[in-house]
Amino acid sequence: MMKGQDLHALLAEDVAKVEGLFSVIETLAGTAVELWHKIQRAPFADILGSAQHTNVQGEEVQKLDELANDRMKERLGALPAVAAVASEEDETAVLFHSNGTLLVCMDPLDGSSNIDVNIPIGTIFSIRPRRQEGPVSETEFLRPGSEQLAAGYFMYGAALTLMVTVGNGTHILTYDPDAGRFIAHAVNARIPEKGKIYSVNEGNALQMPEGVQRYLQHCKSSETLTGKPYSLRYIGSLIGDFHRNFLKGGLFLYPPTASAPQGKLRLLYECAPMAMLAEQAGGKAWTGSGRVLDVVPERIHQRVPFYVGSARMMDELKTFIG
Ligand code: P6P
Repeated sequence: MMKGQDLHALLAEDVAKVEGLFSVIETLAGTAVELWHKIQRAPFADILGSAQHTNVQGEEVQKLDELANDRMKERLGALPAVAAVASEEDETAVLFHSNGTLLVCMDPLDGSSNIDVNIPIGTIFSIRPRRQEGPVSETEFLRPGSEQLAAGYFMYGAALTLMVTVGNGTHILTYDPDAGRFIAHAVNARIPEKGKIYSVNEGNALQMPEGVQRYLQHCKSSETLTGKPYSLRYIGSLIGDFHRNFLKGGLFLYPPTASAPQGKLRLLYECAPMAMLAEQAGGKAWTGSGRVLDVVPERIHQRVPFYVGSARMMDELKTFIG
């Protein structure tokens, strides 16, 4: 694997071990390119704003959420390897091929409320193996994130960026519109073991557990790992906040709050894929009571408290909430 390679060349050796795995990643990538072009034209293509209904999460669905979800399911469902898809936008898993060997979890368009203000948003995905054959059941998704075969996200910003892992390092590629391909520019990327950024919705601070509140005060002191107060950076888009902290070093927190006692972020298609990307790059991801990738979900839309980022900053956090 090396910089300058396209997606297939970069992953060929690793994905060859799992039949159909690359076809899923390649299909997600092709759909992401289509979505990116639409998002760039959204302001004059009548695809901004609300779709006038709420999803299973109780969140108002944006028109682009619906478009992304429909397109991704249409394309994934055409792949014989895909047994089922669990999507943030659908109450139950969508079952496809009983001979399929792969399960796909996805947040088709995370951070979609930021569409209208041109803040980076994205598609988060996770690909897992089936452990059984025959008719597909939603319960097959209820396995720990440590079993993920691949995870990643497409970030729709000024550039179309893909961060991906297939269990052998975390890699970053950017779409080259002239070449019509994703090109690798960071191979086996590493999260700095410490940084000076913390990312949290401080507006919820008084609703958070006491240990987290003490940590947030610590971040504003000169007792931190850097000997100076950290900087708060939070754009309200998980992919944007994660990506910045991944590259610069930092810690993202979505703790339990009074209104979200299990946290807001969903395990299967937000926390587990981000956790795999982080751990494959030397970072850590925690729920406040254990490793994210060890959690066995009870429901496909289960939420967990989520802390992810630089290893030494996570260790520092654990001294407050361990
Ligand atoms: P809050 C976007 O809606 C999202 O799911 C994530 O992308 C983001 O990190 C989080 O919610 C922001 O939540 O409660 O701070 O607005």
